[in-house]
Amino acid sequence: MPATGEDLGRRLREGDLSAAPAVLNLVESRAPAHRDEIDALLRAVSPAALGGEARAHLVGVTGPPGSGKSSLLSHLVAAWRARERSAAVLAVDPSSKRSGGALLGDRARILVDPRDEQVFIRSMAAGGRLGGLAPATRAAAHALAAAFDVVVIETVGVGQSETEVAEVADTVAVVVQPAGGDVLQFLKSGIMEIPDVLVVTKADLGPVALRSRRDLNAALRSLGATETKVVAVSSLSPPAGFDELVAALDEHRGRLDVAARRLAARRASALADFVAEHGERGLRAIGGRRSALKLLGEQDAALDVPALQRALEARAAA
Ligand SMILES: Nc1nc2c(ncn2[C@@H]2O[C@H](COP(=O)(O)OP(=O)(O)OP(=O)(O)O)[C@@H](O)[C@H]2O)c(=O)[nH]1
Ligand SMILES: [Mg+2]
Repeated sequence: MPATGEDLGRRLREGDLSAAPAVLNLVESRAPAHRDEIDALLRAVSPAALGGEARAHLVGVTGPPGSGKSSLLSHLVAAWRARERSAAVLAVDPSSKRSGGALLGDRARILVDPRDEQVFIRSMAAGGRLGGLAPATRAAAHALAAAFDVVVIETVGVGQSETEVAEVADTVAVVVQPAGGDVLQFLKSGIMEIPDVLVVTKADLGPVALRSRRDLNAALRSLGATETKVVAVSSLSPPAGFDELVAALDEHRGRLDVAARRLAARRASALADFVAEHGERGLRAIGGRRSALKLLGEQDAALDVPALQRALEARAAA
């Protein structure tokens, strides 16, 4: 007898990290019968059930293919563990559109101590387009945030594709490799939203990495983005820059209005889940994105994502 959503939600509320694999199996299930269980899970970890926002720091790590995201996460997770924080990483696999099909190891080349029960890493199928998030990934992030200290969503993308992860995460870190000109150009031209933290990887390459960091800092200054920190890291042995990276992420979280950000995230998730299920046509039937967001904005702040989605469906049926 598989665990019910309510049961899994209770375990997460109690801080039972060993519930994570079953939570992922449930949210990735496409069996119609599981839909209610997923709703029950999300209800059981909603702010109303938790008595406040989920404890985790939700971090989005995004950047071009091969920029060093997974290598960096191996060390970042270790740095969090050294601070006694538990961590879950959801690595979104852009090559797989199958739900529940992304195998560990596809993209999760993140090296951690396999005996450490406070670390959970899973590769998940993408939402269809580059940088897209599947409803299962959003649900997993919302649920795991009730139990883990840090929940990371790793996505591949550059340009506008960070938007979806920005809708879920508290803090978005964009990862750039030295001389990664695209990110600099996207930033300067406004195609890319200004990230909360910028990470230049492969600092061991020396001058080219330093120059990238300088160029990014100059671009941020010219955009008036004085709060975004640029951190350089190296994932080669010995790793370098990870204390600074942890500090930069913490600092962003520290100046964040978490409740406001999470409320916006739940509303964005509900809209995205609605569109995933009912398509753009469904969205037109409720008067388009603006009126959907307006309706969501009128809902109670403590509502969970499925309840918000049902409010949209009720409008569609009206
Ligand atoms: N010199 C150097 N190479 C690195 C560093 N970090 C990663 N690499 C190399 O860069 C390549 C890509 O690293 P990954 O960590 O897999 O990059 P990724 O961004 O996760 O890649 P995708 O998941 O495929 O988008 C690998 O060959 C790594 O060995 C670093 O700090 N220094
Ligand atoms: Mg990777």
